[in-house]
Amino acid sequence: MNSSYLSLGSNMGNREQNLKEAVSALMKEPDIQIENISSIYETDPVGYTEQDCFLNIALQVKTSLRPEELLSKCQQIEIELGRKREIRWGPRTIDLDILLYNHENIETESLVIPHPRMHERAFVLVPLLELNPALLIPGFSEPLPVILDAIPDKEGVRLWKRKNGEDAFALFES
Ligand code: A4P
Ligand code: MG
Repeated sequence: MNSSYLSLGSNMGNREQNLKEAVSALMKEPDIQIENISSIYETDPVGYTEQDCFLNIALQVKTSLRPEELLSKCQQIEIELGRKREIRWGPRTIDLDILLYNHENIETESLVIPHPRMHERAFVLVPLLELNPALLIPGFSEPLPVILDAIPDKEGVRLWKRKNGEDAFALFES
């Protein structure tokens, strides 16, 4: 079994519902087990800023899938949830990115792990830190709290719905 961390984001339509549907699609995959799910954060858009705020979460999963297979599953779920790709970094119903896969460094034409922009994005690191503050990003010697501390846009990440308890769906129900 491999350990992987994913980042999910939505800023179009019913954002919370989109996250919920992506989580339940992942739960239905026999080769993916969700181990942990963060609180939901509302985050100011980064990159292309003329767009609505996102909801972002991070997930820890265990999977027997190879990284490329996990990416295809993520992309399949994006398509099922009706994602259209228009503007790079632009609005999306759902985005599933692979942040980490074990402690591996992977660089192919379609996949780069660790996700190349994760260390500069508070909307990724804040939820990830909640899951595992001791996590190390391959290639970085500093722990997550130190990397996060150096990022300027932390005010752009606000707790939107706190996770309580272990049940992933409890997060979406109240
Ligand atoms: N790809 C390479 N590595 C990976 C990986 N580790 N995980 C390739 C997922 N995909 C990876 O992604 C483009 C290509 O990246 C894929 O075909 C895959 O082969 P995409 O999802 O089709 O396009 P995108 O999401 O528009 O581009 P990208 O580069 O993934 O954008 P980012 O960096 O994910 O940024 N602001 C806030 N507050 N919250 C957000 O969630 N998201 C973005 C998207 C911008 N601003 C945001 C947020
Ligand atoms: Mg993406």
